[in-house]
Amino acid sequence: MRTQVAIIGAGPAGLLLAHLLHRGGVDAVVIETRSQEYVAARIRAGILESSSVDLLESVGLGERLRAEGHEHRGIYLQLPGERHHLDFVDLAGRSVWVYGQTEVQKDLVAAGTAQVFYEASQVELHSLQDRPYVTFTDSSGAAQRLDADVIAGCDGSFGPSRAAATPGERYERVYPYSWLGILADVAPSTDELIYAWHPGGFALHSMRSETVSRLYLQVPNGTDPADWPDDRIWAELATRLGHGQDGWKLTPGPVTDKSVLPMRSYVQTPMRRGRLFLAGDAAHIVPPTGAKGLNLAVADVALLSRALVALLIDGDARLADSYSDDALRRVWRCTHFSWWMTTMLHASGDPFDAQLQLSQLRWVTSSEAGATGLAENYAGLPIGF
Ligand code: RFL
Ligand code: PHB
Repeated sequence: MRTQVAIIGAGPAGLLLAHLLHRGGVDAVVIETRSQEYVAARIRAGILESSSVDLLESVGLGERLRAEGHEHRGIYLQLPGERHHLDFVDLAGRSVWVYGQTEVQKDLVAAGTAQVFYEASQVELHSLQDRPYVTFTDSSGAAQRLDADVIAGCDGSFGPSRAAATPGERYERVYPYSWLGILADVAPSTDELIYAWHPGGFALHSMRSETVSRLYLQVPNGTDPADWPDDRIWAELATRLGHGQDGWKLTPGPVTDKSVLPMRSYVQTPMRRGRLFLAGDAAHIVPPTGAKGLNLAVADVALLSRALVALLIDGDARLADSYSDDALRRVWRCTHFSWWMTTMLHASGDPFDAQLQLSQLRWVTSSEAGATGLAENYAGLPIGF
C-alpha cells in the first residue's frame, strides 16, 4: 500500500491529524494496535482549552461539543477553610470546556475522514531518512507494508515512534506521588472544577456531565486501588475538598471506574527524525494537574498538519523544518505550567515546601497579577504561541 502520510496511533493526535490532512487534500492511513471500541472507551482527559475548542469547531468537529459540552468560566482553588474562584474570562478573556476525551474520540470516528487499520500488531518503522515505510500485521493476520512520504508518530508514550526518533535529548521528571482517579454516577457537587490543597494531599473534583463526576486524590506511588474501598475514597475526598465548609456538601455516588495514575513529565527533542514527525504523548507527557496533555496533542497536530500540507502539496519544507522548534515552545510552556500547578498543590511531606505552597496560593488567590498568570496558562495560549 502507499499513502502520503502513515500515521501510527488512532488516539486523539492521530485521528485529528488524519482529519486535518484530509481537509488539506493530503492522504493518510492510520495504524492502531487496539480495537476501535477500546480506544473509544479509554477514560482520560476532560478539559479543552479555548484554542482547542476553536480549532475543533473550525474543522467541523464542534457541533456536539457546543451542544453537550459545558463551558466553564474558571476554577475554584480550595484551601482548608477557604474557597476562591478564579474567573478566567474576566482575567484572561478565555474560557475552558468540559468535554471528555472519549467524546472527542467519538466525534473524530464519526467524521469518518480517517482510514484506520485497527488491531494491528508488530508495527515497525523503517527507512526514516529517505523513503519511509511501516510494516505491520493486520487484524486478519496478513503481513502489510505501507509506503509513505512521511510518518507521523502519534502512538503515545508506549508506541514505537518515540524510540525510533532518537537520538536526541530526553528530559524527565518523576513525581513522588500518583493520582487515584474515580468516575462516579453522581451529579457533580460543584459547578466548576475544584483544585484542593490539603495537608493530607491534593484532591480534584472534576466532571464529565450533569450525571457523571470525575474525582482524584493524591496517593503515594505504588498505591493499590484495592486498598481504597469506595467509602474510604469518598471520606478522604470530603475532607480534602472542604465538605461542611460554608454549607458545601460533597455528594457520594456509585463508583464505576477506579485507577491509579503515576505523575510524570517527559519531553523528547527534537520532535522529528528525518521523515518521522512526533506529535502528542509520543513526544511529551505532562502531569495532569494543568489539564494540558490532550490540548498539547491538539496544538501539535494543528502545527504538523499545516506543515505537511505545505510540504506535500506545495513542496514548501519551511514549516516542516521549523515544526519541532515551533511545537516545543508551547510544549515547554505547558510543561512548566503543569510542573508549577503540580508542585504548588501536592503535599510533599516537607513543612518548608508546604509554607511556600501556601504563600504561592495566597498570592494567586489575592493578587490579580498572580491570578491572571494561572488563568492565561490554564485557559491556554493561542495555537501559534
Ligand atoms: P494516546 O491517546 O495515548 O494515543 C496513542 C495511540 O497509539 C496507540 N499505539 C499504537 N498504535 C500503533 N502501533 C503501536 N505499536 C502502538 N502503540 C500504541 C495507542 O493504542 C493509542 O490509541 O496519545 P495522543 O493521541 O497523543 O493523546 C494524548 C492524550 O491522550 C493525553 O495527553 C491526555 O489523555 C492526558 N490527560 C489529560 N489531558 C488534558 O488535556 N486534560 C486532562 O484533563 C487530562 N486528564 C490525562 C488526563 C491523561 C490521563 N491518563 C490516564 C494518562 C487524565 C488521565 C487519567
Ligand atoms: C479530568 O476531568 O479528568 C481532569 C480535569 C482537570 C485536570 C485533570 C483531569 O487537571
